[in-house]
Amino acid sequence: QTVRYLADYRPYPFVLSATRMTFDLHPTATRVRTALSMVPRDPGAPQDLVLDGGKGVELLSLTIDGQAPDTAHVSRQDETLTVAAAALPPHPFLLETAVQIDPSANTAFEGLYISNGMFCTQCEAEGFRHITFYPDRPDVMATFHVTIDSDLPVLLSNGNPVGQSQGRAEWHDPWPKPSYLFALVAGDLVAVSDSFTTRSGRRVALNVWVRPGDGDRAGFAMESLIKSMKWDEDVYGREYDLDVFNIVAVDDFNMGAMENKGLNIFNSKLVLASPETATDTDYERIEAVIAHEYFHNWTGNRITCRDWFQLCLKEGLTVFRDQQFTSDMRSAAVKRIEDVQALRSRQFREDGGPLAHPPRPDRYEEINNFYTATVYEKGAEVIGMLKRLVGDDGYRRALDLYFDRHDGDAATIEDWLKVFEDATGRDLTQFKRWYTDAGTPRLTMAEDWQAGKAGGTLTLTFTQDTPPTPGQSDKPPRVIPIAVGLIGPNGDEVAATRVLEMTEARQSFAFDGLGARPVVSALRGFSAPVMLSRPLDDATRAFLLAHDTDPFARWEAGRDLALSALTAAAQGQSADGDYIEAVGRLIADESADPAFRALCLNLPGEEEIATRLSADGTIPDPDAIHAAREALARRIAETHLDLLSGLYDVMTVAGPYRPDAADAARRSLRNAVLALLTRIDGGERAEILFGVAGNMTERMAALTALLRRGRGQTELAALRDEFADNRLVMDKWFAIQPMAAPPAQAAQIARTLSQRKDFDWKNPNRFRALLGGLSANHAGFHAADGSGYDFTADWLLRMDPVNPQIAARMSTAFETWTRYDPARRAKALGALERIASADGLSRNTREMVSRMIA
Ligand code: DPP
Ligand code: ZN
Repeated sequence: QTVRYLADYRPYPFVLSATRMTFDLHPTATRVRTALSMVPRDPGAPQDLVLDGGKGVELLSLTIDGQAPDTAHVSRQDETLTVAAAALPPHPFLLETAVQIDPSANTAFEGLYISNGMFCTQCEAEGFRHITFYPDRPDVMATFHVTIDSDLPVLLSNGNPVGQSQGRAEWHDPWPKPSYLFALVAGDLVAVSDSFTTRSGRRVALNVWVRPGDGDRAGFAMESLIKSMKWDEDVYGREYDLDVFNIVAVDDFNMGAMENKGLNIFNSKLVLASPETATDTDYERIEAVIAHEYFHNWTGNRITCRDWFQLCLKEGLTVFRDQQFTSDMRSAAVKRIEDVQALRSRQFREDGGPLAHPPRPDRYEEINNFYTATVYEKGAEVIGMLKRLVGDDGYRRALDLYFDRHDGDAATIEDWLKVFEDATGRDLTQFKRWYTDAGTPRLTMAEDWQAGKAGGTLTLTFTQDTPPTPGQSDKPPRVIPIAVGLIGPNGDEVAATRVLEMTEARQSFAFDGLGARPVVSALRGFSAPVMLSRPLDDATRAFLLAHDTDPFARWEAGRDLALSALTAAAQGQSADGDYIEAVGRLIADESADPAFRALCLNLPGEEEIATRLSADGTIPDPDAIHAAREALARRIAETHLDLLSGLYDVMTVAGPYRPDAADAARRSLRNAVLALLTRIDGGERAEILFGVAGNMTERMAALTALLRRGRGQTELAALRDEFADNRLVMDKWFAIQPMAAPPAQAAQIARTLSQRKDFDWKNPNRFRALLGGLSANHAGFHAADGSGYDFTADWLLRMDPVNPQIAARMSTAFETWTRYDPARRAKALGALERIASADGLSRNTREMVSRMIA
């Protein structure tokens, strides 16, 4: 059976209390001995013992309490090994296996593999079965004792070090954990070290392990780790629970990072940073991901998931926690806007197309295909709504109860909701739909104003409706928290934020005793992940942009103005006067945070415009969208030339580079201004900036601005010469070219780059850089001649047999194909069908493509 269903969940028939493993490391022939202490759950009803094990795991021996069972009782299927009940005693027993695996042949980077001479592992979700035979499921939890034999100098695993001698290291992890949290690293590494004393006085040794030569780029990761440990104590009361916390940076990694107990493994791009090589965005992301993986120690490791359908139990909550952390470390307003932008561009896009699924899916073929924006980012939004509904106190009580009640458990979404019900007395039956139903609700708001002697009454009437998604045609109404404030005609707030709790398909709320008709500031803080539409003229939007006290709603008003100008222009009308004027006032507003002004100045992306048009029932034309956006940017630059030039000079950041929020904010505003000015000055400022900038943030901004104008070749060459040996900078170099190329050339540029010797495509970062760079160029990927689709399909087919996880992930470039015109649809479908018909396509890619074609 290929599809797995939530409804089929059954507990494992054995309890595994302890796991002991010995690794004899060898690049092509690693031997692994595993001893499992098993206890039958029901000795009166003997059951077969089924272990997972990938094709590459060669069984050398198997014993039960030291005796080899009759061979007739042991059978090997494709990805499992079964010991028949007849061969098992009705009491606790020790199952021992010896296997051999070949890490050097592991190009899929699941299980044990080699990256640049370093042994490392990735076991989430189902990688452990490529290391040994094991009940590889998250509800089977055991303590681990691991011995590593190898001549490599640094040998790491989970837990605490319990023995170290020449050629051997032993680790013991006292916290029972599922196999997906197992990790092993062996290599020639150096550490940046520090320590942290927890609030109860436990001294924890901290190390960030990197390759020799990279030590000077690991300091920021360490600082971020220490801040995270402190924050989780202060805000959630969560303390670290081992003597050591290790982080290792690895160059070949399918994910961003992995929260293995006590031994986090990171994609090197999320650890290594120096001003010369990393941008402000990279720094912010490193800080956030270090925090995310650290926070998993409680939300993910101490309390894990019962099965993979519950993935959002740990991911949604941990994303929510890392978002809170970043808000506290930096600007909460800016962080919220950035998160909403990301949600709309990735999650709304997913939720509105053939790959839509609920945060808690109830079926899948390949779980790796469900590490999605819906599970992660929408999962976090759902928790934000819960918190809004129960209040900060209720949230705190519920979380305390969650940690109390479920520490050591493999839990479910039902368990999670129950702690909120028990802690707050609320019934969350209807709220649960956010977890089980896919799709983005569309919310409309209408206003009715009645003047009266005792003051006027404003009635807001909302309707909600969620379009059907694959496999779910009927969408009953959800609970939607709608945060609303009212602003008087003079610009003063007359009603502070109030959360309206919508539970019906159509529902009205009245505000009375009002002096004059106010302007409504709706969905403040983006209080629910919905698409709100309300009849609002551009003058009122401009009013909100000027006066709203809620930073998100204020930014949103500007965003709506820009979108209304852009969608009109993309359909051949023009209506941008209000937006250009409002932008002028904003640029001149020195009281506003520069980062906020930058966010307002960056026009909505082409993908976002296409999503909006498509949600409104219009077929988006990528070329017209591109042209409209270019034209609007140019008109802004022309209209406000003097203001912008002045601002460009004023926002110069003096002194040595610091990655903090204040300096990064100034650079982001200056770079947004530069992008506009480059349309007028032909690239003069950008060329100068590229030459003098000592940091990667400004160099990338300058280079992007130049490439968008069809220039920048000298700068590209300079960057390559300087950083040919730096993988992470070269990834940027590969990504930026198709991304910032004029759309008609984008696919050709990507193809030419793919023929270079240094297009090391089996490295996930390099592959993602080039294919992701192209798909980030909306009009380039969707070029009318199909060149973007063809290029992408060619490379997905090449990657699939090598690393199916990456091929499947990158196939989402096609997830919006159905929204375009018939000619583009035909070309995209042709590319998808070409992939679908390939021989031996992986389960990963097959599932993705068939969902997209269905
Ligand atoms: N490493 C991934 C994350 O932390 C999966 N757990 O989100
Ligand atoms: Zn995570």
